[in-house]
Amino acid sequence: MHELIYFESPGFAEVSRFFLDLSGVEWKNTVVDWDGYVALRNAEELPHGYLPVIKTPNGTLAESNALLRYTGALAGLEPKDLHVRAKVDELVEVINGWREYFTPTFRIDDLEEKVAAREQMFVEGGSMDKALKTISRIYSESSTGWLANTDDMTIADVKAFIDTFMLFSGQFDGITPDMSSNYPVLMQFHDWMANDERIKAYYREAEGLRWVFKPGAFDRF
Ligand SMILES: N[C@@H](CCC(=O)N[C@@H](CS)C(=O)NCC(=O)O)C(=O)O
Repeated sequence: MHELIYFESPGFAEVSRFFLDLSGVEWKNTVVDWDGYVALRNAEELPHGYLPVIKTPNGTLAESNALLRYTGALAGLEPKDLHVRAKVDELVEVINGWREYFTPTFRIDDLEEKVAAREQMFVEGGSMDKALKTISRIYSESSTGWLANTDDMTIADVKAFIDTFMLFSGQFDGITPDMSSNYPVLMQFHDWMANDERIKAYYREAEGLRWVFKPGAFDRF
């Protein structure tokens, strides 16, 4: 039995939730609130003090990108060829890059200041604009549709899809769904991923913030 523990939001855990579901292993999605997180931390159940974690039959694993690789392998979507796998890992790091710019904005208390800082990142040439254009370029250079030019979906595709479109869900002050229309190639990637049968099945009944992962989600913007 595997148990993924995280907050309700997609955040750092959604890719692993998707892969656990796809893998067919027995797993439990445990959702905690802030008090639940603090209780786990105080009980020293979090190896590095953060969520998400996955409790496995062999012990607890932490760090979202380690969980991504572990659950991606459980789902059979980690390439066997080491060079291809390294290329996928390279893309995972590139895709993860935006967190470096965006995460510090969570610590800005003043709402106006926070919104202004984020808006600056999305103007042409801003750090988030460049990060999103990098993913767009990688997609446009693929001849198979999958970011690492593989024959099937990999963890890089799922991470790029979930992490990127989560940004436009409306949950982050200063970032509105219509801002996605500045990235037409990214929207093509959205169509490609959201219409994949595995993704489509996973999000068919989804509600709330997860509207961004459904086919045609951004058509009205
Ligand atoms: N490097 C960690 C970061 C995870 C992280 O920042 N988790 C947040 C929730 S999204 C957390 O546990 N925050 C608690 C806190 O800041 O005290 C990972 O990738 O898993």
